[in-house]
Amino acid sequence: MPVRTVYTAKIDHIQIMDEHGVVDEKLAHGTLSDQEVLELYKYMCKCRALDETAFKLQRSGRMGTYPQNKGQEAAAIGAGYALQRGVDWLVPCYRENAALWMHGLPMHYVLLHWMGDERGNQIPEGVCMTPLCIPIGTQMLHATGISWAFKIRNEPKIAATFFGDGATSEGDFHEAMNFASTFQTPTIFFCQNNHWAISVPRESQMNSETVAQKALAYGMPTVQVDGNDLLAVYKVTKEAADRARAGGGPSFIEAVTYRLADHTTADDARRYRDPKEVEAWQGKDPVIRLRKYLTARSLWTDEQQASLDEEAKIMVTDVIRAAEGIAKPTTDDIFDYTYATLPPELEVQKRTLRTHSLGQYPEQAALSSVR
Ligand SMILES: Cc1ncc(C[n+]2csc(CCOP(=O)(O)OP(=O)(O)O)c2C)c(N)n1
Ligand SMILES: [Mg+2]
Repeated sequence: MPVRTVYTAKIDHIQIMDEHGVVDEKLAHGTLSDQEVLELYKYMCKCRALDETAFKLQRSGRMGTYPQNKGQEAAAIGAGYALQRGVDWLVPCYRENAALWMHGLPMHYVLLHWMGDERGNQIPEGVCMTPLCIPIGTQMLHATGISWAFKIRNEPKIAATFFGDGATSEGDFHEAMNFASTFQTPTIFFCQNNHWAISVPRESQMNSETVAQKALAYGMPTVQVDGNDLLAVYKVTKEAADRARAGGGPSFIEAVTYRLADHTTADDARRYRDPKEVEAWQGKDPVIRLRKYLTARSLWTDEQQASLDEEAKIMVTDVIRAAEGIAKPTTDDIFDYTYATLPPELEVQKRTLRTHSLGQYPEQAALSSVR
């Protein structure tokens, strides 16, 4: 019997705006208007301003660990803008701040989260997203579940989940992808391939040439996009969103980008990254690229930039004030949200603010009489 080829595949890479801000007009047609690009550029600049200040807050002891988004703003905002605010759900990890703010999360919530204040995770009513997710990969399953519910209820909504290249090495990723494609759920799997999972380079944790091709195994439409190109990211995400909303099932997007900062404030990437690599990617910075584009089209001036920088400074000050100015939580908070009815021993702890593990701490024996 002759050998038959039963499967062949290719992965497309989409770029519309190159690193000099020069656009392929044909591909750009019908993506974003000048006005929209301007608005999104402002979001990106403000996001970076807050990012840089958050780093300083950690350094001065005013915040716990913080993962900078620097370099990945176009990926987050381009994808976020292709989704419907208040309708579609975002299921993030922790490097998509710009998209979260665009979809209505008050900016200081992200700071609260990293300050260790649980109230940063209490997503306000009407804001359609799950809290930041630190366990790598678990949120992708949540996105599949959420979008499955949309499908069962016949609601024209999408769940888009964000994750890194490293997350695609997790079992959860494969389970989420398999379920989504088998049940044709309206899910967008948006991978920010920033080339590193903390200190592990992409090549050391997977043997596939692209991340995008992993989706082929699940029969899912998949594409690789220049993740630092706002127009291209918007275009591919909008296509995936339209397809999902029309009942066409899930899609995978690999946004090729780069983490310009350390993994988090607990990291020092100089210990494992070649400075030449970082320098090369600084030349592809999505914010600088977009500014070049806007300037070349006479849509942006140095004066406008100066006034935006000023506006961003004020915004950042307000956001920090909101995060730091929040009233301290009461000690009751520790007890109030886990159980519908507090078990008696926790009831005692709540009243006395002591553990009553009698015998373990003999000095607390007196508490036995509290009941
Ligand atoms: C289940 C799990 N394992 C390990 C970690 C520790 N950890 C935190 S971030 C990270 C790397 C994630 O890399 P990637 O998915 O590429 O995202 P990036 O940080 O690059 O945006 C790891 C292993 C974790 N948070 N959760
Ligand atoms: Mg990564």
